Amino acid sequence: MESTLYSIRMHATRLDTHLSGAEALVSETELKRAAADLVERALGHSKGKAHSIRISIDDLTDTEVVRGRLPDLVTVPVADYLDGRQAAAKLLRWAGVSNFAITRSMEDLGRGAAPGNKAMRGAMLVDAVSGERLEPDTSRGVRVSRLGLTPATTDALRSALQTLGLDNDHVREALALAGKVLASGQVLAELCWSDDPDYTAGYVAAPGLGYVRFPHLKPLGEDRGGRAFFVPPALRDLTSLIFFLQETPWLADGLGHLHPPIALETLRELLDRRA
Ligand code: PML
Repeated sequence: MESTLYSIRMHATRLDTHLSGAEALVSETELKRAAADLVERALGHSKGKAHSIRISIDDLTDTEVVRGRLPDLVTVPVADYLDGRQAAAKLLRWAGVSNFAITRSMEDLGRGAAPGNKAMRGAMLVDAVSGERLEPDTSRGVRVSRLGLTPATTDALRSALQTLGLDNDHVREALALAGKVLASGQVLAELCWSDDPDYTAGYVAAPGLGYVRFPHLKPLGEDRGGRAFFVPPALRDLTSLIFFLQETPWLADGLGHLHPPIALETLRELLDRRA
């Protein structure tokens, strides 16, 4: 019989503003270690020590845990963030997102998608054709939560990412999050770039595409960023999508293919050949 899984989540603040958040799905034997790792992370943040750390732990005994594989990953080198955004736009169009929805979402992420042009911690939900914002709360967005990797998947991912020079928290966590978003089966594509001023990378993820990262999607020093999930206009049942993303535990129990960097044109030829 499988041992009970726990969802463990950490949220840390400094000077009353968000500093760090992270989470995992772990067994009882891994729980203490996971809590210590999360506390260490909140105290060792590059922006300073947390003033407040909240850890919440939920027993998932009576909750169905959905399992799945992480998406394939590839990096597309780009000269700068403008080049990166153009390349990302091409992939989003390939996934069925309109020009208008792409431009509008990139503008929102660039200026801060929450009211008052603040960076939004959750994601925007965007109609892939009209570009209309659909998330019920535009200051909070949709927070993808309750996700993790099995210990064997973490080990395999870390060693595969190490060979690509990409084994860092940003990549591991974003790849897992994109995996859960794609597992919903209701999102046409995701666009993300980091709101960490020292981290310029971002990605587009979509079914049939996997996770395509770009080293630059914003200028260095910029602290605006976040995520947009593009949904088909016919998707009426946003409640079940939001419930899946926020509440349903999703555990990655296998890797996708992790490819060496590839030029955008080569990637597009591969996609066209597959179509
Ligand atoms: C990556 O380098 O692939 C991660 C890009 C997005 C990171 C989002 C974040 O950590 O804020």
